[in-house]
Amino acid sequence: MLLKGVQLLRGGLASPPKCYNFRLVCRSLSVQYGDVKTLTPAVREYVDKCVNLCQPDRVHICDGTAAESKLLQGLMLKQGTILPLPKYTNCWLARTNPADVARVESKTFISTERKEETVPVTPNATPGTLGNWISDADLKAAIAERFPGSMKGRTMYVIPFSMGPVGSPLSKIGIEITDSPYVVESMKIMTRAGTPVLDVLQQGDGQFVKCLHSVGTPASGVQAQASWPCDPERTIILHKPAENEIVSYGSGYGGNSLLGKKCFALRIGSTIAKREGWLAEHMLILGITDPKGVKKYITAAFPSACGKTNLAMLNPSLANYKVECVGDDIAWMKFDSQGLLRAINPENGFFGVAPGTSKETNPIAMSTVFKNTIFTNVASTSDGGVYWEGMESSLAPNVQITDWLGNPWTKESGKPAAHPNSRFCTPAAQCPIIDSAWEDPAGVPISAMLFGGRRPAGVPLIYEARDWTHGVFIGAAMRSEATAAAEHKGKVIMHDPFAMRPFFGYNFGDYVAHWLSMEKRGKVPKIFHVNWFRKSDQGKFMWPGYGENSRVLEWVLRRVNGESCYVDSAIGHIPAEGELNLAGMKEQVDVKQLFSLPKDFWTQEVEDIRNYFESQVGADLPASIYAELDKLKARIAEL
Ligand code: TSX
Ligand code: MN
Repeated sequence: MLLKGVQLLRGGLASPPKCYNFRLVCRSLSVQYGDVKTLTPAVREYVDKCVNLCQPDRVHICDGTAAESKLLQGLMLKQGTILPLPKYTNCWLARTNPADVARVESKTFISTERKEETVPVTPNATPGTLGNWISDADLKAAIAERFPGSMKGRTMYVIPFSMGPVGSPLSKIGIEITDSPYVVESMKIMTRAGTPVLDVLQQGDGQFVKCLHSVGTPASGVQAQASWPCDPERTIILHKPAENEIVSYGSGYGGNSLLGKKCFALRIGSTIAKREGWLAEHMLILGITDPKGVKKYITAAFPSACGKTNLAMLNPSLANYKVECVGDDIAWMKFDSQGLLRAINPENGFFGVAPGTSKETNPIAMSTVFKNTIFTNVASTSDGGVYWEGMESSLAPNVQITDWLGNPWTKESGKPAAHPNSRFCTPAAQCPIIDSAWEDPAGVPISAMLFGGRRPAGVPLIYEARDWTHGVFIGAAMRSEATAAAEHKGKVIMHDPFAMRPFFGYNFGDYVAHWLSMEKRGKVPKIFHVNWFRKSDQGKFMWPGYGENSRVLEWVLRRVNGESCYVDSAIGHIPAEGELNLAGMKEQVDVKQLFSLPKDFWTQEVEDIRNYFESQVGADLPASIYAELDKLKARIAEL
């Protein structure tokens, strides 16, 4: 082992700090792994502060090597945090505490000086759904109630990581401090983590996003599950955009603990992007090559349960089309000196929902995830493999299944084998159709952006925005069918503007104004809205989806090339008769129904959107967006 025994701090044991005040006397502490001399003074100062606050027994500075992974895997095996999956190569199963299985939106806060910097001012005290604000005093109190001594008895890991290719002008650096080896190993998959990042920090402007994470200890002092320490009752996720700082306590679950992803790349990222004039979005990025060999890049923003990862890895049914994947979740986009919008995927891996992923729905994902992958809360099989809902066809005969809680499972139980939010955490580089330019430091040029949703009624397969402002309106008005909260029953159509509702780093009204302003910064791409999920009166999906979606992408490409293959409709441009390529489709598609615009549906939709805008965003929503809504209403009235 690489025991260096370097003194990290000045020495001299002091009494434990009582509050969130970093100017306390430092404790003496040895670095168990890594070399403090590789840290910049600013990073070292941040580590010092966190050591004083959290009081870990030792510090480990992550180098990102395979040897380090071996070490931490051994540790996690001993602690029962992970189980081996001998059916595959270097794959592991983590089972969380059943109270720590998802992001906790209600405990996620953004702190700005004034509340209206974070959330729109809603009229008549309407409860807001576009983020939670916390005052600086309450943020400090929340930290003081949770962090002092929170890492006692544990190792503090220091993870230098880059969001985006190491050294790219579009990339940003973070330092995550955590007491969870699971977080370290997951961050090494999801981001570029390790010593090379410290070299860039040494050579560059030295700027980094501060990310502090602790799984914590319940107030009782007793962990419900030693293999998965957490403190669900006091879980909190805090963001301070003005300081580029994230603080997360109590949860080891990905969205709450892998701070590079939602917290940094989206919430803090969107605030940096606004300051610097670019976009940080919840979008996949795909490359598509047509039969002539012409390649374009498209981004797409969809709410959850719309198959975003499936589209990012599409197997086109149209002959001689090829889709390649740049990313499945996040896009950072900036105009280059030519005025072209260029995108990078800031991530290095896929943290995908496992249930529903199968050879039928996403064969590319299935050939990505069975090596070097951390599975969380999936079921396991007696032959050393994994299992989840949807994987029935790849189940070997005569295997026994253990559910995500560790109990024997059969289909007859009526319970899910895998948790519905169970995940694979897998390196993007292993994706067989990863795009050759996915790590290009300049990013890939974006020709079109798709918005979409799961809309069982009224919304056609595809329509195109008439111009940029109309497109921004379409993004702001996005809705999607979701499983309702436990107290309700069935499904509801939820608003999820830009698929960013849980991820805005600042006031949504200001976010829309920023989007509108992009038009004057460069050549903006065309915007489209897609819906793979429209149902017939008989309740059947009207569009086969999956590979057949390449027909929709073909029409997008023809529009990008300026072909006049459209007609105007009340809601935007739709394919002219015969211009959506349906040649050779297995099943008949009722195109007339698929593109119909029922007047009563759209009249209600316009009213629902108006009610949403007025109650949730009010006067903070730019007037041009209300004007788009008025124009839509007038067109619907003519139907
Ligand atoms: O991911 C999906 N996509 C995008 C694929 C690139 N899904 C799965 C969504 C859950 C995450 C879809 N489901 C899609 C789709 O385009 N379309 C549908 C709806 C659908 C489901 C089944 C059939 C047809 C449509 N057909 C049969 O089952 C035979
Ligand atoms: Mn996502």
